[in-house]
Amino acid sequence: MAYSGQCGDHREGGTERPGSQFWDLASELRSSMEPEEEEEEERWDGEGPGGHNTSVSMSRVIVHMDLDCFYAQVEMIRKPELKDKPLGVQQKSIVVTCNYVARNLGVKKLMAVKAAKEICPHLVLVNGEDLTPYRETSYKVTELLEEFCPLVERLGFDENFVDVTEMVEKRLKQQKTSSDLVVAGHVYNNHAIDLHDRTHVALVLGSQIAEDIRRAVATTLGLTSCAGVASNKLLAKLVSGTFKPNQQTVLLPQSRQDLLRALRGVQKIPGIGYKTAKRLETLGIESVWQLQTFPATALEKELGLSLARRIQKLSYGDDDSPVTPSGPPQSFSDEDSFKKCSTEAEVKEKLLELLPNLLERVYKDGRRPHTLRLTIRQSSSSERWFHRESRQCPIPPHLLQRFGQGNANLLSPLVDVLMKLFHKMINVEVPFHLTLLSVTFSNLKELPSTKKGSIGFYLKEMPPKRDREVDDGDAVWLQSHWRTRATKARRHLEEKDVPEAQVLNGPVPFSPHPVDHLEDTPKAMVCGQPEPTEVVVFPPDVDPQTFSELPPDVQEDLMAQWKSQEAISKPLEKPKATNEKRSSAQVNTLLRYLKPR
Ligand code: TTP
Ligand code: MG
Repeated sequence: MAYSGQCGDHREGGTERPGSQFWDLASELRSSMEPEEEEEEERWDGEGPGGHNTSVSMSRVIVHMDLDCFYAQVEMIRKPELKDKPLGVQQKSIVVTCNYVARNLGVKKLMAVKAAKEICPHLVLVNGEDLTPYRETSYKVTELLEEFCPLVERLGFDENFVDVTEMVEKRLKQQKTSSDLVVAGHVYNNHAIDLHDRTHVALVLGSQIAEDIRRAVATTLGLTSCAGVASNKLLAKLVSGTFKPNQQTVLLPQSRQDLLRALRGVQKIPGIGYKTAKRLETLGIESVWQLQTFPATALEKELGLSLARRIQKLSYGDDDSPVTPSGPPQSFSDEDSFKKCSTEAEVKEKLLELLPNLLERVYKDGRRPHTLRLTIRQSSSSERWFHRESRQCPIPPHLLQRFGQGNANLLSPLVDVLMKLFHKMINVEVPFHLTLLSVTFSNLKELPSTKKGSIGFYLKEMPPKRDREVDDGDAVWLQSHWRTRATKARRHLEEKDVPEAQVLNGPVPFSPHPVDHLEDTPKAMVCGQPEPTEVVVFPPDVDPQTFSELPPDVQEDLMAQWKSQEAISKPLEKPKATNEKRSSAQVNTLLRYLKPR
């Protein structure tokens, strides 16, 4: 149900300041909110924990976006013939999600396959255990949102927060008349919009931005979504699912309490998890209203000062946490759950299944992980889903060297390290029963050759951030992409590496190996030399096209160094001492920018 009528009514009623009512809204926005903040604080001082500072949350406009039936949408894009059929995505024996055709027939998220099939015998099931397509689509969505606004924070695979405050302020400044100020989508509780209230105006503009963003995601990526618009992340998230699918809702401050108190249980508040909810239950607190009105001192005594204050603030919808741009992933992990795994051999087998895909992701990312973590879940009748245990360790230096050079030599030694972690948690002398194994690579650091500012960064052959699949349309973009990199590389050399480059002379004849399928880039590329017939093996990650555009003397220097390295580049299995010696020999050569040490 759209709400534009309401807004129009108020626009007519706002004739006390005709025409001029928006020109100064941006500057007034903050000051106009102060009386409301005081009122809120007073009320909370009386009813809940005191001393909330709502000034940050009240002055922001946050959009929370949640993709509709995410995995199912990805599957429908991959196989359009499934679009109008009831579709479920299956992992093990669970339908983790289903499209809205299936939902209208009674299938629900997280239903057992058996139950879903009973309700909907025509349900089409696709296997969703390989997360790669969902992950890739997920990052495409975030990247698209970042084109709108730099303040985008990912939450899981299919949710993003966008802080659109600045965009709203800009629109406020541009707003000359109120004629196009119409809320996009729904207003929670159908609450009337007051165009004299700057907070309302800001949220209405936020709703328009949310609509623009959702439309862009739909037209560019073919994905529909829901959005919530509110003054902080917590409220935006809570309100975004009010109307589903493919709709959006804005929350006005006056409806905040209604939204919170309509939640079914404290655990519906993001930030209050299963364990905290259980502890609250022992205090007789189940509803949000009960949490809001529970005496603060008693709660602090039971839960500790920090947790008590935090959750009571949340129960009032008070959340000052900023939208923190997610940036590249902090870790890479993959897990598998199963009914039973109870021998060492089975554990090894599961790890060998998990690692290749995971290593591939790390390899594509280009950074080198320094920490490895193993998480297990043991079967426990009382805490079936929640008893997880982890151990982690630094990745041994001799294995670190192998990251970025293909994964074949890593699999088996990594399994050995993981088994050591496993033995720290499980005594294999007595029976054990695992239901989950998870492996995480974290503490990711740039390879020396990929650090921004190093020549290696500019030469490194990376698929474009935008899209890793190269098609004809991308070819032109790619060419200019590499040209830019080459120019930067050249500039870098001119600025930083001149002393080394100057000692060389004579151009090296060169015919570049064509860059066609970046995804299939061989680990070592071969570059044919017309005269004399000599083959130079490029180190991995070096782009021949870019190389060809470097000054001849620099080419010669690099080739000389690579040639001298060829003899020692193959035996990756050489004793550690040899490798260490090689590393130190590289210091102060230009090559250090191109190869991981
Ligand atoms: P959700 O956003 O919870 O669900 P959804 O996007 O499928 O549906 P909705 O329209 O209600 O937003 O989760 C996003 C994806 O995460 C979902 O498509 C499948 C996956 N998922 C799991 O793998 N396990 C789970 O327990 C849940 C809830 C989701
Ligand atoms: Mg979703």
